[in-house]
Amino acid sequence: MTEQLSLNLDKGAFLQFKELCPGAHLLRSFALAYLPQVVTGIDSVVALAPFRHMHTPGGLRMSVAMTNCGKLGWVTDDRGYRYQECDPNTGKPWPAMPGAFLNLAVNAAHQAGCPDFIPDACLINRYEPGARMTLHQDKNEYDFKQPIVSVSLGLPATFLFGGETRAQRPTRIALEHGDTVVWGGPARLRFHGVLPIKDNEHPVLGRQRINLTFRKAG
Ligand code: MD3
Ligand code: FE
Repeated sequence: MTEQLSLNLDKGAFLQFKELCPGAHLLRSFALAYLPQVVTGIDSVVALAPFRHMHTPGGLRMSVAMTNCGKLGWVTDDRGYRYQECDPNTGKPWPAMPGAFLNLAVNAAHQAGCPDFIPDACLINRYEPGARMTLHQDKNEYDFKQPIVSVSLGLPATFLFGGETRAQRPTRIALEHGDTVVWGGPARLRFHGVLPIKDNEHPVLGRQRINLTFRKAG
């Protein structure tokens, strides 16, 4: 049986709303209203497609462990970075996107002025203490006019928000449990990364940070 999906568009404007720069909208704590279903959703995806440390095309093991749900999943290996419909570990389609994930992503995008966003991919990143993500751009998606919605859960992170070139010095943004950002418009192709996560214990998720990034990849 596949899950019945129905979207409830949140009524009214979200109050803790901040435009970080043109196209980047921070919705502090926005995801908290979608818990605990989102945490249950992560568990159900991970049961079918466990977290794994992928390798960059250059052969480096990523410190962040990843999995995916939805029609398309992001992968990296010696053949490059790409989206694909099947989990390379099993050859089977990625798990379906849980209904609470879709609700959260669509409603966040709606609040940020992107009413047409329907993600077909959700990359789930797991950071254990010490894990980090070096500065990069997200360029494997088909249409850069579509935003990316990111949701931070668990341990806090220092997010690095760079410019349109790698040389521009990034600004630092503290992201905490529940914080949701919609990256669209001119922010969509800016360099970004995450500093190494500090060791601590989060009351809901324990010693880890989980980040969901919702994309319209295809
Ligand atoms: C700005 N993830 O999965 S989320 C990634 O916290 C990724 O796991 C980080 O970068 C994480 O690709 C950062 C924030 C984010 C995601 C995508 C963006 C910021 C972005 C795309 C364009 C600009
Ligand atoms: Fe990214």
